[in-house]
This record gives sequence, structure tokens and C-alpha cells, in this order.
Amino acid sequence: MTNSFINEIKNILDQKYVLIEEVDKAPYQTDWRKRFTGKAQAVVLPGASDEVAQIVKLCAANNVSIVPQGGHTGFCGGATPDNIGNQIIMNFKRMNQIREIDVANQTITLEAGCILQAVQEEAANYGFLFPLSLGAEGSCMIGGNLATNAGGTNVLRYGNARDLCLGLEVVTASGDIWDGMKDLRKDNTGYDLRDLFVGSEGTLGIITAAVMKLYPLPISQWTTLVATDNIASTIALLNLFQKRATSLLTGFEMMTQESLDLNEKHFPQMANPLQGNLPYTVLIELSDHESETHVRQLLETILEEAFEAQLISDAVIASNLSQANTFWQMREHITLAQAEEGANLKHDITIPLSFLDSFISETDQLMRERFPGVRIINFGHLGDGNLHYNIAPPLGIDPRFFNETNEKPIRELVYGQVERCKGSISAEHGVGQLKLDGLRAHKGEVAHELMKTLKRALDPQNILNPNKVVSI
Ligand code: FAD
Ligand code: 2HG
Ligand code: ZN
Repeated sequence: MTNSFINEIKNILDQKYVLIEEVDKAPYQTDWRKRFTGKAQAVVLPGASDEVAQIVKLCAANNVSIVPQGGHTGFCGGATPDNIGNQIIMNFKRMNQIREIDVANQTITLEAGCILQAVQEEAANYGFLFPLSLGAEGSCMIGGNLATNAGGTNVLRYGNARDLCLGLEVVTASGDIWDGMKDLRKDNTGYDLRDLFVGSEGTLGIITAAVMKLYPLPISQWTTLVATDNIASTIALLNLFQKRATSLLTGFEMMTQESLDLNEKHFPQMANPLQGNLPYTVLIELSDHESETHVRQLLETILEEAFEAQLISDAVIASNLSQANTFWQMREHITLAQAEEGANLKHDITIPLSFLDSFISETDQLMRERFPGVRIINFGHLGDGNLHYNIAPPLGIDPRFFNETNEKPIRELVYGQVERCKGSISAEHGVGQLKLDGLRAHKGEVAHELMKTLKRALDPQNILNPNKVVSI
């Protein structure tokens, strides 16, 4: 079967875009984190939406399932095939055209394989900000960002990928092309198909193009690092900035000392400029459209108020763009430091801000009691209530061995606490295969059944990324 199937794909795509040799497929079969590896019968690299549609039709006829793939930077194994060797990976790197920037409408129309950073750069060339921003922006793609409803560091001001999306083009499971490339900010015409496909992780349709919102580039941005003693004062600080800076507040990221210690171990140049043993370091960014003086003065005034209210014990303001970038790099490098250190257990969770203090103090305590020596690498987008509550094994213990034995009980502990606090077990990274088993319990029977009903309705043959998000 495979030979004639592969030959038929080669009738659609030039054979150099159909990878079947192990050595060629290998880079696409393991994710960025090296947490998931699978086996595909082929990796296909379509160059246009109609090629995607033809391949989907062919797969449907041959009952071959498709794993859509962007930059393969996702953390939940969504873009990695299973181990059977019959699936195909459909990677979008060739579909990387920015079709249009509409200045009056403040929108950008682009193909799914555009690298996020390239989109930001092209928007900036036209004086616009494309606000989606995350550590993987040099390699993740818009299709992957939309399929995971990616978050990142600007969510508290501009929202996540879904909030930035106005229109989509999607190839359905039957190989039809849905042209939903509207660039409207209002469109109440029945069920919102766009919002259904966004965040569906390639299980309901294949995103081939999108229309995204743009914003004016800020005139000036100021970044500061501050030290706080506890989560209660960190939240009070957030509320102070929300009240005083309102929409000028574009970043509010929290890092624990343990996270920054790990950073410094692997990247000494990323040392925290704030000295001392600080429980929490917070990176705050203000972006202004008025003037540099205006935003700088506002930042200083708010920091003075924060000192007076004893919400912060130390602060350093970046004196120029390069220092501001260094602060951001310090924050972004925690993920890289964890990767250097070895396998770890990631928990990408949201907790309502009113529960955050009790979540962290109780979970930290339970974790240290039950798993002595573990390192709690807790950092994240605190402005969104989004923690990356990651657990690294005790020093000196082989990470793979530790995780094999402890992954399940540690996950149960963290997720149990998430449920107690009415939070989410996936803030921004998605479900993929990593959280497939936990989703039913988390969503509840009714929501989970509705999700399965949707999956069956949109993909009755179960050929689009099966056994990711929900199994039917
Ligand atoms: P992939 O990993 O290739 O795919 C992700 C999912 O989308 C898979 O289920 C795949 O099947 C599906 N998919 C991909 N393309 C399509 C398509 N065209 N149509 C339909 N389905 C598709 N994530 C955040 O949200 N916030 C962060 O701050 C953040 N920081 C990160 C930092 C680092 C260093 C790294 C490595 C990752 C980070 N991530 C973050 C996770 C990851 O970058 C995001 O999930 C990103 O959106 C994935 O994009 P991708 O192109 O790599 O998608
Ligand atoms: C971030 O916010 C990413 O830096 C990665 O979402 C989080 O490494 C992680 O767990
Ligand atoms: Zn994140």
C-alpha cells in the first residue's frame, strides 16, 4: 500500500518535497524538547493550500492519518507522530508567504508556515506591532501558534493567538478548503468556526492561512526588574501597575530564585542584576505611544509608590534597549537552562490570581515534603495567572529515572491543587498527547463528550492528528 500511496503523493508534490528516507525524516520526528519521538511513513512539504487539500483527500481515500507540523516547538507532543509508522507528517515550512499588509485595516494576511519572528519583523517594517511574542519565536510558525492558541509575554495587553486572529483558511478532513479569510472585527453569522479551529491542535482541520490583527508600534518601552518577598505583594504590585499604568502595562513576568539560580548555572552571563537571595524577581514592561519621558516618569512614580507601600524591596530600570533585552533574555533563558539541565516535568497552569498565593505556598510545601530534594522551577506570565510550575529532579539523580517513577504522582499533586483552585491544566501549551489522559477528569464528562462529538462530526474518519487532545 505504502508505495502506491507515496507515489500518488509524488503526483501532487515534487518528489523532493516527499521525504521517506529515515535520515531525512528524523529531524521532523522528534520535538524541540526531545520528549516525544515517533515514526512517520513520510514527511510531506506542501507549497500551497490546494496541494494540502489534495493530500488530505488522498489520505482519506487510503485511511492514512496526518500530523500537521509547524516549527515542532510545542511542549505536548501534538506535532509528533505515533510509533506505528503509518502516519504522515505535514510540515508547513514551504508555505511562508506574507500575502498582504493592509495599513488601513491594520491587518496582516499570511500563510501558515510563516515564522513568528519574520512576521513581527515585517509588521515593524510597516510601523506596526505584531504582538504575539514567545521564546520560540525564531522557529515556531503562525499555523502552530494558532493551532495551539499560543500565549507568551504580551497576553495581558493584547491577548493570545485567538484574540489576534480575524480570519482563517482551513483544509477540512474531507479535503475541502474553507475560505474564512475575513478581516472583520465584527461578524456574528452563526457558529464561530474560526474560534473552533484555533486551539484545536490540528485535530479538526489544517490551517493553511490566516488574517491577523496589527497594532501601532509603541514609541517607547521601559523595562524594570523588581524584587518581591512573597506572592501576595507581587499580586498587589500587579494590581498597582494595572491601576496606574492601565493599557501601558505590556509585561509582568515572575521568576523564583530557584529558576534564576538554574539559569545562572548554565548561562552565567544571565545572572540576575538584583543582588541577594530574593524569593521573587518580577520583570515589568511598560509601552507608550506618547513619549519616552512620559513612560519613564510614570514607571518611576509607580515604583516609588511600590517602595512606599513595601511591595518591593529592590528595583533596577533598564537604562537602554540593550539592557532591556538582557532582562528579557534572562527570563526567556529559564526554559533553555532547564533543557540543558536534563529532562524535567512541565506544568503549564493557570490559577485565578486570588488563589495564587495559597496555590504556591501549599503546593511548594506538599512537593518538598513528598519529593524531598526536588527543585521547583516556578516562573511565568504572572499577569495572566499563568505559572510554569516545572519540577526538576533532585541534584545527582538521573532525570529519566526520576521522572519514570515520579511523573504520575507529581502530576497528580499539581493537578489536584489546580482543581482545588479552579484553575486550568493547560494555560497556553495545549493538550497534545501529554495531557490526553487527564483531560476528561479536568473538563468534566459533559464538556469532554461535547468535544468528542465535535471531533466525530468534523473528522469522522479520525485522520486529523488522532489521539491528540481527545481520543474517539
Ligand atoms: P508545532 O509544535 O509544530 O505544533 C503544535 C500543534 O499545532 C500540534 O498539535 C500540531 O499538529 C498543530 N499544528 C501545527 N501547525 C498546524 C497547522 N498549520 N494546522 C493545524 N494544526 C497545526 N508557547 C506559548 O504559548 N507561550 C510561550 O511563552 C512559549 N514559549 C516557548 C519557549 C520555547 C523556548 C519553546 C521551545 C516553546 C515555547 N512555547 C510557548 C511552546 C510553542 O512554541 C508554542 O506552542 C507554539 O505555538 C508552537 O508552534 P509550532 O509552529 O512550533 O507548532
Ligand atoms: C515560557 O513562558 C514558555 O517561557 C516555556 O511558555 C515554559 O519552559 C517552560 O515550561
Ligand atoms: Zn509561557
